[in-house]
Amino acid sequence: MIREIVVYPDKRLKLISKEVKLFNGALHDLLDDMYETMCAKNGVGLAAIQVGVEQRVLIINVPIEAKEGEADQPKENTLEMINPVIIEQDGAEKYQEGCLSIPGVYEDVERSKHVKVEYLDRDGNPQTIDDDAFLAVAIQHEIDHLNGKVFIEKLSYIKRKKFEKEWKRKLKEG
Ligand code: Y12
Ligand code: CO
Repeated sequence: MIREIVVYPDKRLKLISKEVKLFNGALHDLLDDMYETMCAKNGVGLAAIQVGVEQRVLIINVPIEAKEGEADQPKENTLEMINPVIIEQDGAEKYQEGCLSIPGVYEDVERSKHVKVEYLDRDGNPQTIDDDAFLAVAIQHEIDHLNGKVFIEKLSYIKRKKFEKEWKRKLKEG
């Protein structure tokens, strides 16, 4: 089922999401709905709070590098992360980010280049992932959502003011 996306400045985007304790059918339904919603909206990542669910759950579409000469290869894999925790991070890099809760806005954001993250999969099994490219950016963006933060909060004061003014105008125009 496609769920409605929570749009900035909805107060729910400021909530600190709660740790998942039950790895049951309801969690699997949420993950499946989040996947359907993300694909329907052409997103690459989604946190549960963006569909109004206050739980530490996120998904990311990870592009797969094509193997030469092999037909019918999948183009992406979906990473599901429950209760993710960044246990190592270093370096810095800028990347142009967008967010399904702030559609049409893209800004350069500086984040750690490399992250190592511990999380649980949909069955509650512990997993670890290490990345220093696209996935590192996406994970940090989505974990920020779990902590009530959106990417425009990382902009400079002047850029943030400009964004707020334009966003208000955009919402008014509908
Ligand atoms: C790198 C940077 C940011 C992320 C977080 C995940 N971000 C997204 O998935 C953003 C998707 C997005 C899609 C949009 O399209 C529609 O809403 C149909 C969009 O709006 C427009 O283009 C008008 C904005 C953002 C992961 C990795
Ligand atoms: Co986002």
